[in-house]
Amino acid sequence: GVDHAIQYLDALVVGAGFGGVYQLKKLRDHGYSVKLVESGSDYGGVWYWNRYPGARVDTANPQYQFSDPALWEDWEWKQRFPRSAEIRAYFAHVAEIWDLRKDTKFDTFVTAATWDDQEATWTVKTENGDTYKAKFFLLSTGFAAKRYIPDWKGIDKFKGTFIHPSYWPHEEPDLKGKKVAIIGTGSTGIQIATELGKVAGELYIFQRTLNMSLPMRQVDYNDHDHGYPKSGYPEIFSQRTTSFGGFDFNFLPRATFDDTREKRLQTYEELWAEGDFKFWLATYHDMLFSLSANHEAYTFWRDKTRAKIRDPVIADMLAPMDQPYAFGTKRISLETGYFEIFNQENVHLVDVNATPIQEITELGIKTSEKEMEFDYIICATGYDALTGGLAQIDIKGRSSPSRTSRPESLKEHWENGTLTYLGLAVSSFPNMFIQYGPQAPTALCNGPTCAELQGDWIVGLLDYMREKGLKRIEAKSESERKWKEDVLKFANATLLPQTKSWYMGDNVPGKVREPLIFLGGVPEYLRRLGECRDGGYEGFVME
Ligand code: NA7
Repeated sequence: GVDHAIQYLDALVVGAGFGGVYQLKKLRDHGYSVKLVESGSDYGGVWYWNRYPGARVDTANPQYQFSDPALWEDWEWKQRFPRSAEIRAYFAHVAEIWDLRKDTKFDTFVTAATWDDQEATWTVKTENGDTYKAKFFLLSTGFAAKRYIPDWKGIDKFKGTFIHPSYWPHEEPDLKGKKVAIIGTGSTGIQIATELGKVAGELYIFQRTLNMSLPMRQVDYNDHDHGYPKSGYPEIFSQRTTSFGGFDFNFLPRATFDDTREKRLQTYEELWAEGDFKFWLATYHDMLFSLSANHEAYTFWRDKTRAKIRDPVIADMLAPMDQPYAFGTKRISLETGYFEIFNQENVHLVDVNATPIQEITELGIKTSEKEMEFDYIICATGYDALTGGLAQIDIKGRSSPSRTSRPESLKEHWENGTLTYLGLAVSSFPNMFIQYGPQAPTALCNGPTCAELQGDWIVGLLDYMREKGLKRIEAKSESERKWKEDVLKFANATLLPQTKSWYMGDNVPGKVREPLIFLGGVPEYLRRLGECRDGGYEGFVME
């Protein structure tokens, strides 16, 4: 066999999306020995995996990139909302300018990590037999590292092609004239549907919950116009820290009913016309907090959306007169003609609440009503979001007082609900930090933004430990309990807990229902991080 020598490092970073790439660059600049390992074969994280037709980001540029001028000075985006392939090209640019490849190992899935309290190091093992020993174990696995596919009977019997969109074949399948099913109408499902509506012979979309998607105003840039002058970039990036969602915009300083009806409709029209997230996160500040305010936003969305759909029965399924759930409490998607595809003869909508999927058969999908034949089943059912990608690694921390006989695994630690301190650290898992994980502003705040905000804080902490000659840091379990209370408090002030969503852990059967993201907003989150740091990393034990 191949001899896999143990590699000794200051830090091992897992995951080559925005978070991991930033950590590698920053830690190396600060003089640490660091390696980045990634299960995919190149950079990009979710953008490495998601290559399905229509895959693109919902954050408008120039926000969706790193703030380092060395990167943006000679990079020109081709679209306001870049497609997956363009984001991968951007990652290749980043890797070149930041010289990342020499310290990155691809095709390397981390299976296990064990903390050694004597040595104060992590021993990390990978599927291909590598072993690393690192003082710090940094998880940048993102919120969508573990796919979720419902355990329908018969998936293995299907004679056609069954695809989770994040495993889209690199060689584009020819779907022209084919009978295609898409299960799921999250961001992924509606992006694919919009593209496949143009080519598939028959397209059946299986909807469990309708998507309150907003229109995307895509812009193709040309050689002269890149949408925004680069001289304004630093200002855009600086606004990340003062915006609720880490963008260059914020909620309005007014509540919904502070305005007259006329003024309100005009405001909604203006936000709508922006064609980005503004109707969600730059609207009246009470929209996500008050049912009556939320209902106003829904009504506007509903009327705009119904106007696009010819068949009133389909309109009732996609944008019903009675509000089905609070607007914006599931992840808002941006669409480019999704609702209009239902006006085509070849596109059909199946309500899986009325006729649930019972099993997958040799021929296709069997619902409670009938068996339907398909060439392709696209299973856009999402991810075991936020916690799944972390808990699937067999991470063993130190023995906690309640489990003296053996070290506790992260999965066990989270058995009855997620516990972190600041969404970054976990008690009884010393020298381990999580980026873009649960109980942080993850997914509210986008990848590059969170990568920098959390990444800078983590690197600052490592620098502090080096200066003080400290070897070990661990979050107190009391800090975790308090953080959980805060996460709950902020979530309960919003309408989000009233809706079933992956923000609340609802999408995976058996998962604990709890708010999985920090909903206090980015400025409040940064205030907490700053307070902790300025108090000499309060809430941690350091040795
Ligand atoms: P999402 O947003 O989790 O969407 C998954 C979709 O699949 C959603 O419409 C689900 O309905 C549906 N689903 C899940 N399980 C089933 C079953 N058993 N039967 C029928 N339908 C089902 O994942 P995406 O990949 O679209 O997006 C993930 C994130 O990536 C996105 O939010 C952005 O941040 C980018 P439900 O709504 O749960 O009723």
